[in-house]
Amino acid sequence: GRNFEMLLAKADVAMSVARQQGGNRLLVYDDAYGEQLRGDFELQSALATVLDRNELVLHYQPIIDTRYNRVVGVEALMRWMRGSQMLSPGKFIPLAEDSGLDFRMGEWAISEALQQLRRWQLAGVPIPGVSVNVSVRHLRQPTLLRAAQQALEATEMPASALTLELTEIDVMRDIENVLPTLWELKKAGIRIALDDFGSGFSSVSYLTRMPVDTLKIDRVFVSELENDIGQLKVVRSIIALAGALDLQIIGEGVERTEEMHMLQKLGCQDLQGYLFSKPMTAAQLERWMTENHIMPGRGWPGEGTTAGS
Ligand code: G
Ligand code: MN
Repeated sequence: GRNFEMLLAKADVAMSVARQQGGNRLLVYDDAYGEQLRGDFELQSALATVLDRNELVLHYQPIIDTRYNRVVGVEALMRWMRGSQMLSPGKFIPLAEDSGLDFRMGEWAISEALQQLRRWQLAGVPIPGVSVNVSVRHLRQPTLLRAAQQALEATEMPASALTLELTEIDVMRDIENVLPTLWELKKAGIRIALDDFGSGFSSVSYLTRMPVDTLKIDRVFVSELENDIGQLKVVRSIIALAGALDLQIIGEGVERTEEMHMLQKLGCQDLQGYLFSKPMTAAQLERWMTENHIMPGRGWPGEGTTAGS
C-alpha cells in the first residue's frame, strides 16, 4: 500500500479471503483478491433472494446396485441457475453461511427432494430413496430434524426413504456434540451416511456406537485404486469394516470401468459416479433409467411383478 489506508484495506481483503478459505492461515494480498471479493459480494447479494426467485434446483445422481442394475437411491445436489450460469454448491454455500441462508437452503433441499421422490413413487419410477447433503453446523440446529420430519409428513414418505449425508471429517471433529443428534435422527427413522469416508480419521470404536447406515468411500481412494497398492488396501479395509459393522458401502466418484471392476471385486456393489451418470434433472434421470433398463429393486412396491416388463 502507498499509504496507511491502502495498506489496511488490502490487509482487510486478504483477511476476508483467508476466512473464506477456512480461516487460520496466512495469506499475502494479491490484486486478484479484490476482484474476487467484488464478485463474491455481487453473488452474495443475488443469493439473498435465490429461494424466492426459484433459482435453486436439485439435480440427482443415481446410486446403482451394479449386481442387479437397479437404483438404490439418488443423491440430490443443489444447483443455482443464475441466468445462463449454473453454479455448484462449492461456489455459493460458503457465501450463504454468513446469513444462515445455507440452513434455509438445506431445509429447502430436503423438502424438494422428498416431493420429487413422492412424484416418482406416484408415477411408478423405481427410486426407493433420496439422500441430501447437510453440514454438521446445520445438524446442530434443532430446526433441521423438525424440517425433515415436516417434509416427511407432508409427502407421506417413510423416514427411511431419506438419508442425510454428512462428511466423515466434520462428524469426527465434533463427535461428542453430534452423537446425540445422530441418535435423534435414528429414532426418527432417518438414515445417515458418512460421506468422503476414509480421510476423516474415524475412530473405529466411535463407529460401533454411532447410528450410521452407510459409508461412502472417498473418491480420492477410488481414483487411485489401480496404481496405488496402498490405496487399494485402504479401500479393502473400509469395505471389510462396513461388512463387519453391517453397514451399506457405496463407492463414489467411479469414472472408469476398471475402477468399477476393482470395487466390485473387493465387495462393493453399490456405485455412483460419472461412469454411470452425472447429476441430472429429474426428467433426465427418468429418461436415463428407461434407456439403461434399470430394474425395480428391493423395497420397491412393484418388485417381482414389474421386473423385466
Ligand atoms: O462430497 P460429495 O460426495 O457429496 O460430492 C458430490 C459431488 O461430486 C457433486 O458435486 C458431483 O457433481 C461430484 N461427482 C459425482 N460423481 C463424480 C465423479 O465420478 N467424478 C468426480 N470427479 N466428481 C463427481
Ligand atoms: Mn455427498
